[in-house]
Amino acid sequence: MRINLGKLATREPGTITHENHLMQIASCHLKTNMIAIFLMAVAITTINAQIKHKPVYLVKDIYIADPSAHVFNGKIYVYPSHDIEAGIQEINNVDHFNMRDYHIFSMDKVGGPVTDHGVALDVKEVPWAGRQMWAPDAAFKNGKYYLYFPAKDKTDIFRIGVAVSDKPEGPFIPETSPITGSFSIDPAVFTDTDGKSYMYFGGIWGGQLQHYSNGKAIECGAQPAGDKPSLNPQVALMSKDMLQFAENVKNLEILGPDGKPIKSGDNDRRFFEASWMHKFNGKYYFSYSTGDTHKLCYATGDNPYGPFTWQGVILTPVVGWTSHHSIVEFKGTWYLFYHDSKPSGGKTWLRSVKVAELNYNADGTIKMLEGTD
Ligand code: FUB
Repeated sequence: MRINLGKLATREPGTITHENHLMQIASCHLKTNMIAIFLMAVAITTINAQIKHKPVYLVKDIYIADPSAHVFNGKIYVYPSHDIEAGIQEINNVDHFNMRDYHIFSMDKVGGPVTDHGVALDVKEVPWAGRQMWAPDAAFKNGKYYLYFPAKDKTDIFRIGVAVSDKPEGPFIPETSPITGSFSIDPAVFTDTDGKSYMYFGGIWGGQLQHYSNGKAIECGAQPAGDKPSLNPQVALMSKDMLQFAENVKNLEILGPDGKPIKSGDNDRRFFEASWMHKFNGKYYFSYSTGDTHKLCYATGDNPYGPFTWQGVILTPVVGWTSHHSIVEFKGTWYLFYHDSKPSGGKTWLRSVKVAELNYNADGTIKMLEGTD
């Protein structure tokens, strides 16, 4: 019997025998099976890719926020605020963010088990602090770990303190006074490739930044008019012992794409709080929250002091009022740690930390993530 399978069935067009035909059928089945296996592999890879890209919450049994993530000793350590139900009404003066201590968390991999190392520092142990232990950060130098934290002093003015430990998870021993010349909130300490460390900080409204000008307290501080340049995040080089500023605090300028300072009334882009600095391909990326427009934005520059030029949005608004994050590279993948108030049903003072993979475009811009994912 001669069967003409035509060009589609054989590599060599033409006629074949019955035996060959059986072999063809067998080989055809093999090919079909291989295609099926290939398609299944593609499907599994796609599912894995979706899982990989889907944000995951770190822990469910404790409310935490403002996560500062760092890689120490081959693990990811997260230094967040510890949100509590303080029983204070949600009003404009942010008293309902009445946090009292810090817990530190670690994990061997993103998506794996997360260890809560318990209380690393309590407000009662800090001689100068009165209340409101807000967004902290950490750094490693000289064989020691440093926890930086804002808290209101006994006169209700925000200062930034430092506490020291031999271990990344603490417990941390606080210095007896806040960092000299420190003010406002949200410290983020970035150590450059040359070993120099810088603190970025500041936050307007409840974060009190509007009460300072060029590092000095001013009377009757207020936000500039909408057509004036916005208030800037602050930066200072850290001393070699990491316990003080090594210089006067400076303004970190953020320019719009037109090369002019972002205006105070440009609520979609102006700095509000939640400073973070990271370096990617030799460029400095300064990221922050826009506060009342609830976005995480970033600006890039060529050195730690800037100026920085606004580039875009990293994360669209999350459930809850505040947005606060950190960006870290771990084993070749970049991650965005952030928080939302989904698990507490939208209570903005009871937040939960999540992590998502962060990706860059070929030109170094960051691919925007959806806050509600
Ligand atoms: O957690 C208290 C404050 O809320 C932080 O300091 C801000 O960044 C905002 O997330």
